[in-house]
Amino acid sequence: MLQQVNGHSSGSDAQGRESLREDLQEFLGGEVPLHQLDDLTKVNPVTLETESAKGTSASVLRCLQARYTADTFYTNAGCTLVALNPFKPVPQLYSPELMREYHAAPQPQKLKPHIFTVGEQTYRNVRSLIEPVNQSIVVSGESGAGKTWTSRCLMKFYAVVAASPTSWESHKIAERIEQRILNSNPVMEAFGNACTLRNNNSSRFGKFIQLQLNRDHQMTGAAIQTYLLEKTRVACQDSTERNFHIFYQVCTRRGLQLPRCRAEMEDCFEVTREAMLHLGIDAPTQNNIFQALAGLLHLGNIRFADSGDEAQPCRPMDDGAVRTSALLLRLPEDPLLETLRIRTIRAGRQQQVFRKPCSQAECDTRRDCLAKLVYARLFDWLVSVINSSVCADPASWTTFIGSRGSLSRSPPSEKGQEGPGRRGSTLGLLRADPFSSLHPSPHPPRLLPALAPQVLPFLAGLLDVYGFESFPHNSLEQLCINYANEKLQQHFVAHYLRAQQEEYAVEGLEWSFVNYQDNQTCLDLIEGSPISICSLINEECRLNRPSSAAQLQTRIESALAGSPCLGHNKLSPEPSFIVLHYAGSVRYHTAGLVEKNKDPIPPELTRLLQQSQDPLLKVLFPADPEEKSQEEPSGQSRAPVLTVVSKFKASLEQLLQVLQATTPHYIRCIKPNSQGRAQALHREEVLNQLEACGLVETIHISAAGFPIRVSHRTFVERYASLRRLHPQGSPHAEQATLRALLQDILHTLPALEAATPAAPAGATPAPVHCGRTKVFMTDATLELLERGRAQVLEQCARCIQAGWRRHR
Ligand code: AD9
Ligand code: MG
Repeated sequence: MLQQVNGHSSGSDAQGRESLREDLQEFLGGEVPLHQLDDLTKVNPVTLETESAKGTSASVLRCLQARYTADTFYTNAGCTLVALNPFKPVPQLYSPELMREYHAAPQPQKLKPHIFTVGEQTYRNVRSLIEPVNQSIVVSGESGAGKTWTSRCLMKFYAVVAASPTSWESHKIAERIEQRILNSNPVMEAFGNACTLRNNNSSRFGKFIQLQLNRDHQMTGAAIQTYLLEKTRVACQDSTERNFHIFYQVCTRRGLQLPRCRAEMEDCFEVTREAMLHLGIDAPTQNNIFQALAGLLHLGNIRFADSGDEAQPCRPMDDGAVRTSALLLRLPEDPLLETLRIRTIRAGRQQQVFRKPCSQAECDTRRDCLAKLVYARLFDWLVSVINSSVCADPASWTTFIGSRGSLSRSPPSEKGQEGPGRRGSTLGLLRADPFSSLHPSPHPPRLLPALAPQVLPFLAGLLDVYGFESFPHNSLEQLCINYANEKLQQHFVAHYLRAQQEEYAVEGLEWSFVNYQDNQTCLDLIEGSPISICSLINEECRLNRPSSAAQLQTRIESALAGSPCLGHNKLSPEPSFIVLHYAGSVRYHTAGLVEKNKDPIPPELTRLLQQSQDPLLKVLFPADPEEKSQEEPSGQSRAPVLTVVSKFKASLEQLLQVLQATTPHYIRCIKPNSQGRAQALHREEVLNQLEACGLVETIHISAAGFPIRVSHRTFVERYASLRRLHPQGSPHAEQATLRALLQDILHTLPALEAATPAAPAGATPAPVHCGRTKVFMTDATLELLERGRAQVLEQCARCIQAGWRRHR
C-alpha cells in the first residue's frame, strides 16, 4: 500500500529530480547542469508550489542567478533569449569557431542558449525557399545591459556565416562590404555614444540596421536608420557625464587649438579614422569634420555678460573663443556674434523687421542651439554617408522571388563597390548623392520596405534601442523613449500571444486569448486621437501661446482624466503628470516640455551657417534659393511646426510597420549590477529589469491562459496517488497506458473540487486541458491537485502510524 500510494516520492528522488530537470529544461530551453540542480530545485520546488506572478519572477531570478554563477550568460525564456552581461571578457563565447558551430549544427536550438542560436534561426528562416520572410531581432534592456555589444556580435556572426565562399572576385567584394558594415560601428559609436553614469559607452541614439542578402544568402549590404539622437549632450552634460566620444578623440589632434587629451584616446581616434576611411570618408573630408567639431568646442566656450541696458546687446567675455570658433567653422566673425546676440522679428501689417538684443540667457540658448544644430546635421550626414557606403546596389534588391520561391534574377551589379578614395572627394561625391539632400529631411527614410514581391528579403533587422527609463526628473526624451518601449512591448505581446496560440494548436488545444487586455490603453493615453498627451503638447506648440508648466499639467489632467493609465498626481512640488506604463509608473515634469517639443531653430542661425566657407558646412547647410525671408516671422504667420514628438511618432510607426512584416526574435539584455562588476548579481536590480523588460508582464499574460504545462509522464508520476479518490479507474496501473492513467487522475478533479470548502455551488470546473504531449492547466487547478495530493499523503501517514501502533 505504502509503495503504491507514495510511489513517486519514495520511489525515487532521483526520478523526481530528473523529471524536474526536464521541466526546467523546458522553461530554460537548454541544458541545466546537474550541479546547479540543487539551487534550481530550491527555486522551483519539487512540490511545484503554486506561485503568484511575483513569485514566478523570483523563481526566474533564482534560475538566472544559478546560471550566472556558473558563467552561463544566456537563457531561453519562451520566445525570448535573456542575456546577462558578463562584465568581463569571455572571448571563447564569441569566437568564429563557435559561430561556425552554431551555423553548422543540424538543430542549433539544441545547443546551449546563445545569441548565435537566435542569429542562426533568423538566418535559416530567411533562407527558406518556400516562404522567405523578413526577420528582425529586437534587442532591449536598460542602459549598460549589453544591447550594443549584442548587436555588434550578431553583425560579426553574419559577417562570418553569410560571407561569400565562392569565387575570389566575389569573395573580395563580399569581404569588403562586410568589413564596411562592421566599420560602421566604431564611427557611429564615436559620434553617437558617450560616457554616462550608467555606461562608459552609452548609445545616445536608437538604431535599426537591416542586413541585406543576395540570392545566395550572402550579405551584400545594409541600411541603417537612427532615432532621436540626444543632441542636447553637445551643449551640456551632467557633471558626472561626458560629451560624445569624438570630441575627446579630436583633442588628440594638433592645430585645432584644443587642450591635449589623454593618450589612450589616440588609439580610439585611430580606429575611428581608419573606419571612416573604409567607409569612403577620405582624409580631407575627415579633416573638415574634425575642424568643425573643434569649432563647436570653441563655440561652447563663448560666455556672455549682461550689458546692463536692455537696448544694448550682451558682450562676449572672451573674444578669443568667438574668433577661434568663427575661424574653425569658417564663419564671418561679426555676423556670428550678431546672430548669437540679436534676434530679428517681423511684426505689424508691413511685416517690418525689428532687431531685439537678447538677454544673457537667450544668448546662451542661441549658442547651444547653434552647436546642436551643426552636430545633429553632421550626425545625420554621417549616417547617410555610411548608408551609401554599405548599401547594396539597389539593382540587387530587385531580385524576383517567384510565387513559390523560384528565383529568377540577373547577377548582382558590382556598381558602387569601388574602394575608398577612388571616387575623389567624399564631399563632391555626396553632393551628387541623392541621400545627401539634408533638407528638410536629413536623410530620407532608408528602411527597406516590408517584403514586397520584388524585393529580396533582408536578412535581419537588428534593433538596438534605448530601454525603458525612469529618473527622478523625466522630460520629453524619457516620454519618447518610454513611448517607443510601449510600442515595442505591444508588438512583443502580440507576437508572444501568437506563439502561445501556435503551441496550443500543435498540442491540439482550442483556446483564444481574445480577452487579454494589452497596453493599448496606455498607448491611447500617449498617442491616441483625438486627444492624448502628444496631441496636447503638440497643440501648445501649434498655438504658440505663453503657457506655464502648471497649465500644461492641468490641461493633461483634465482632458485625459478618464484614462486609467494616468496616475494620481498628488503631493508633487513641481508641475508634472504620471503615466502608468507597463513597466512601471513614471512622473514626467512639464517644465520646458513644450519648448523641447518645438525644438525651435531661429532662422538666423541657419542663414548664418549657410554663409560658411567650409565645404562640409556648405553640404550640411545648402543655400535655399527659395527662402524669401530669413527673419523670424511673427506668431500669427508661423507655419505649422513639425514637432519632435510628431517626427518621432512618424519614424516609430514606420519602424513598427517594417517590424510587423517580419518574424521577430527577442533578446532581453539584463545588467546584473549597476557597478559593471563581473560575478556580481544584485537580485533587486535584476528583478526590476525583469519587470521593466516585460518578462513579468509576459508571465501575467500567460496566466490568462494555461501557464502550467507539465509533460504527461511527470503529471502521472506526481499525481498517481490521487487515483485513490477515484477507485473505479484503471484497475491495473502497471498495465494501463500513460493516457489512461492521466484520464483517471483528471477524473478525480470534480471530487477534489467538491471537497474544497470555499467552492461555490455550481462553480465552473477547474480548467485543465490534455494536449498531445503535455497537460495544460491554470494555477488554480494546480493548487487543487496539490491539495488533493497532500491529503492522500496525510491519510497514508496516518495509516502507517496506525499500523505501527497495532504492531506494537
Ligand atoms: V546603452 O543603453 O547604449 O547605455 P547598452 O548598449 O545596453 O547600453 P553596451 O552594449 O554598451 O550596453 O554594454 C555595456 C558594457 O558592458 C560594454 O561596454 C562591455 O564592457 C560590457 N558587455 C556587454 N555585453 C558583454 C558581453 N557579452 N561580454 C563582455 C560585455 N562584456
Ligand atoms: Mg548601446
